[in-house]
Order: sequence, then C-alpha cells, then structure tokens
Amino acid sequence: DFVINLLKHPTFLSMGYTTKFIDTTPELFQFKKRRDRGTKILTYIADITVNGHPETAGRPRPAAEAKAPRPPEAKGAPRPGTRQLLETQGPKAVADWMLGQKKLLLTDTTMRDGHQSLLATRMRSIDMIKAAPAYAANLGDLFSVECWGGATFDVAYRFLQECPWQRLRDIRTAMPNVLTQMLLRASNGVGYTNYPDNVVRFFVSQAAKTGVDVFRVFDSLNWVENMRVAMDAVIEAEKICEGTICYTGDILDPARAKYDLAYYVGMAKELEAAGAHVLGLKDMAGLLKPAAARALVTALKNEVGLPIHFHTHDTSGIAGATVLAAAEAGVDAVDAAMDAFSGGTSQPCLGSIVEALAHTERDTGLDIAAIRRMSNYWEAVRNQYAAFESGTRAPASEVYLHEMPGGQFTNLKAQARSLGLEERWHEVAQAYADANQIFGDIVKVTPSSKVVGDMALMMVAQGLTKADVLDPAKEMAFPESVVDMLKGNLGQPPGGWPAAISAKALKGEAASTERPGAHLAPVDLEATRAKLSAELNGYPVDDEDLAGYLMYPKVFLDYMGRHRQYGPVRTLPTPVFFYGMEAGQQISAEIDPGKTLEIRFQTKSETDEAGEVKVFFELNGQPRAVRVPNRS
Ligand code: BTN
Ligand code: 3PY
Ligand code: ZN
Repeated sequence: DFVINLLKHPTFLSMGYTTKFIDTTPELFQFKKRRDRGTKILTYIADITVNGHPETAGRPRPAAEAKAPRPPEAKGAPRPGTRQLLETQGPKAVADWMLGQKKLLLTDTTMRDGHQSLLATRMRSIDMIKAAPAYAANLGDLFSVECWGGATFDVAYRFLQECPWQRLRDIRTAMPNVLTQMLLRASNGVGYTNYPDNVVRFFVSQAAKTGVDVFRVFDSLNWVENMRVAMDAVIEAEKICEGTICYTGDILDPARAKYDLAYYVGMAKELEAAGAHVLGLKDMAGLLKPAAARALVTALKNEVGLPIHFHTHDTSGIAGATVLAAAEAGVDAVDAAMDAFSGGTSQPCLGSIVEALAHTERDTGLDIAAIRRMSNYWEAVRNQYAAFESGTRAPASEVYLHEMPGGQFTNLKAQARSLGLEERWHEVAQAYADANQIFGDIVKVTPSSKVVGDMALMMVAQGLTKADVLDPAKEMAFPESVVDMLKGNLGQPPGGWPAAISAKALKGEAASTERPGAHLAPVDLEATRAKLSAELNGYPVDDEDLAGYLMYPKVFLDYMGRHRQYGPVRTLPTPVFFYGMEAGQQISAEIDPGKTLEIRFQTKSETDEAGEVKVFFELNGQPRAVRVPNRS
C-alpha cells in the first residue's frame, strides 16, 4: 500500500542520511520523516544511557555541580564588520584596511585551535553555534573567528557524529559580520596526504561557498610550490588568501642556520609573489621567542608589503611576551584564544592581550567586559569536556627541545600512553628531536609532524638511537609514513631529503622531487558522486558531501551509516551526547529551525533474555519506548 511504497521509495530510504532535507523534501514526507528522526535520536540516547559513550569510557567525568553553559546576551543588532568589507570591496581592500590602522587586530581561535590543542578537537557544533550571536553583537570588532579546518573537519565526522559543513553554515548564519577563518593544509586539504589538484580546488571552492572568508594556507614543509593550487583556488573564489610561513628553529641561534632570517624573508617574498593577500606567520609549536619576534616582524614589515598575521602557542608559557614584542614591531593581527581556552598548548590569552595594550598605541578597541562574559561561557563549555583534558598542568621549556606543534602534543602523549610509553614521555620528546635531525631538520606541522612522531615512537619502543637509525648496516622496518614522506609524497623540504636516510628507508626505490599533485590523476567528480550515491541507496550526494567523501572516504561512509541509525544527534546537549540521560530528566533538541523535540527519559527495564534493555521516554508528551542491546 501507500505507506509501504513510501518506505521503499529510494528518496525515503535515503532521507535518514541527510541533515539538509528540509530544503529538498516535499511536504508529503514531513510527518513520517519527523517521527522517524525522533525514534533515531531516542535510540541514540537510549544506547548511550545504557552503554555509555566509547569516547568517554574510563575518562574523568565533568563535576556533578557544573553549570549548564549559558551564552552571553547578544546586545543589539550586529554592526557591519570585516565581513561586510570583504563582501563589498574584496580581499585586497581588507588587506589595505589592515595596513592602514594602528589597532592590533585580533583573531579568536577558541572554536578551532583552542579546543584542538586543549580538548583533542572534541568541541561540538552546538556549543559554538550558541556563542555565535554574542560574537556578532558584542565582539564585532574582532578581525576574524577561526572556526573551521585543521583537525576539526575529520573529528566532526569521525568522533562527534556531525557534519562539519553544517557547523560552518550555522556559525556563518549566526555571525554575519565577522570574518570566519579556516586552517588549510594546502595540497593536503584538511587531511594527511596530498590530494589531486582538482580535489583541492573543489574543496576550497565549496568551503568558500559554505562560508569560509579567510583561508590560512600552509605547507607542512614550507614548500611554496606545493601551496599554489590551494592559494590560487582561494584567490579565484575572491576570499582572503593568507599565504603562510611555518616558523621553526630559532633565527637568533647560529646553530640553527638552516632557518635563518633570510630564509623566512625569502619565503615571504615568494608568498607575496604567489598572490597572498595577507602573510601568515604560523608558529605552530610556540618556538618564536620575544627577541626573535621583534627581529622577524621588523624584517618582514620592511621587506614585504602585506599585512602580517601572527599565530603562536603558549606551550612554553612565554607567548604573551612574544605577542607584545610582535605588536611593538608592527605586526598587524595576532591570534589568541578566549581566556578559558587559552594558555598551555593553546594560544595566549585574548583578554590579557587586550588589557596589556589598552591605552597604548596598539589598543585593540575590543570591549573587555564582553570578552569576560564570553570567556565565562567558554569556561562552562570546557567543563563539559573533562574527559578530553590532557592533564598538562604547567608551561614547559622542553618545547624548545622537541618542537612539537601544540595541536600534536596531547595527541602524541595519548599515542605514547596507548603504547605503554607514558612513563617515558621525556624520552619520546628527545627521540622526536632526534628524528627531526634524522630527516635533516624539517618543519614539523600536520602532516610532517605526524611522520616525525611515528618515527620517534618507533625509536623509543624499539630502543633505537639516532646512530642506530642512520647505521646502514642495521636492518629495520620504517613506519609506512616515513617511507611515504621520503619518497617525496608530501613534497620537498628546503635542501631536499638527506641521502643517507632516504637510501636506507627506501631500499633503492626511487624518490620523486616533483610536486606530488603533478602526477596524481584528477578525480572524476561526477562519476565519484554517482558511485557514492549508489552506495548510499540513491541518497542525493551534494557538493559538501562529495568534498567530505573525497577527503575521508571511510570516515564519511561510517558517519553516514551512523547517521542513518541515530539521526541528528548534533542537536543534543553535550552532556547527553556523551553520557545519556538521568531518570526524570527532560531536554529539548531543535532538530530543524523552529522544530523542537521535547524528550523526557522515564526509566529503563532490566536486561531481557535477548540481551536487550527497553528504555522508556516521553517524546513531545507521547510515551515512546525503544530497545537497545546491553553491551556494557
Ligand atoms: C565512535 O565511532 O567511536 C564514536 C561515534 C559514536 C558511536 C556510537 S555511540 C552509540 C553507539 N555505541 C557504540 O559503541 N558505538 C555507537
Ligand atoms: C593542523 O594542521 O591541524 C594544525 O593545527 C597545524 O598547526
Ligand atoms: Zn596552531
């Protein structure tokens, strides 16, 4: 009959997948679909309530008395900001505006690097989107809000069961006046490997359409040649191209002459010639010391005509001083994280930078009271993610030894723990430094940093010294990522790869010195879309889905499979997403604008003979029960 036909209809079968169907689905389907999504979301809550979330098992729990985060009130309508300047006059006008003023401009990194560096990238979209109206209304003088890219893209699909594109769209809608900023790993997109040129172009074009305004583009070996495809795509989309230098070594240390002042000035000129609108200076590990910042920023301001945007990490505890030195030397913009998400492996403290510069030539003009209110919200948000805290308690000058990026530090620590090497962390740090020297002293940032980390863990696990690794007579199996990098698949470092380690790891296999994208065949986008759609029972694959799949095929498919089972779980409050519900608790989940589910958890049964638990809810006042397996 009609209902059966409807259920078998390919469009209906596929509906469970999408998060965008209100735009595309005829009214006819609305009722059935809504009920269906209700059941899915109850199934998720029931499963987590009975079995717990695999990601928080055995981890510290948020304090029982922790307050629910309440975003600050948005005071008044948003005033036109940097976004309107970009929209009306284009990227060059934004760059000129940056150069033409004395204020130190600030980017807030809380929604990207802040939680990537402190909470293993686990912040959920709902916690960001709730803050966005207050940013628009009260903090419209920020230069930009970094809220996309880096590791957030795959973590959203992989661990948070949500669509990264939807996050971007929602933030953009709720914050229409401040520039949104993303971190793009050039030819590595938001992944760990070089993608074909047409995939990089497709990804950038879609990111621009969905809502990214500023693209910070870097290459993990500082190879400008390998940045051009991504930079050109940003320029073509008429968005702001922040061509970026990754900082490593120490320009003031004669023993690290490979990366001296002349090296950075030379790279800056290459980026300027490649069409960058803004020059990014990305100190991903927090190695730039105050005196070096003064020298570097002064030289860059003298030698290139672009505004300079400085990014650092506070792992050593001294990043605030570096920011102030850079500001004195005339840097145009800097990154900082809202107080509650600052310090340690994250960015320096935004509120303190604002205070330090108040009533000086570089006064930021930002409303410090608005910053405090926003940070209070972020403090309550952070409390919900206790399971993902790294436990790092103090600044560490050891960062100048190992040079690990802030975003990698806690990850590598967790990897070391899982290999039983947690007690030997300081050996891992030394091995990381040794592995860097084995590769000829390279820039370490995603994905090159992961390769150095893999090598370091292998050295500690197998008790290998740098001399052992370099000894041609000593046999060993190198990590796959090391072999891949030495083959040239991430590109070329300055001076090329050292001959000795290449010969040993590649065992005579040839290495390429070409740009990897030059010999990667273009992907047939329409054929891929058709194949993916077929694999998903006819689900209409749009450009965002396709771009996500092209970056991470398996991660995307797994996400879609879980989405079909659990529905729009991104709308659940964070404590419910990670811990389920308490008997008698009631929550609201806004599954579409204006369409809210009222969910009350009543009770659950004992586990039956089939190993299942029956979980009783009220959904919008109606009793509902779902059964889930007891896997605990
Ligand atoms: C993951 O893939 O590890 C995280 C995504 C959530 C998986 C869901 S959570 C409810 C259910 N229980 C599990 O053990 N996996 C799924
Ligand atoms: C990333 O690529 O995710 C980074 O944060 C690099 O610093
Ligand atoms: Zn960073």
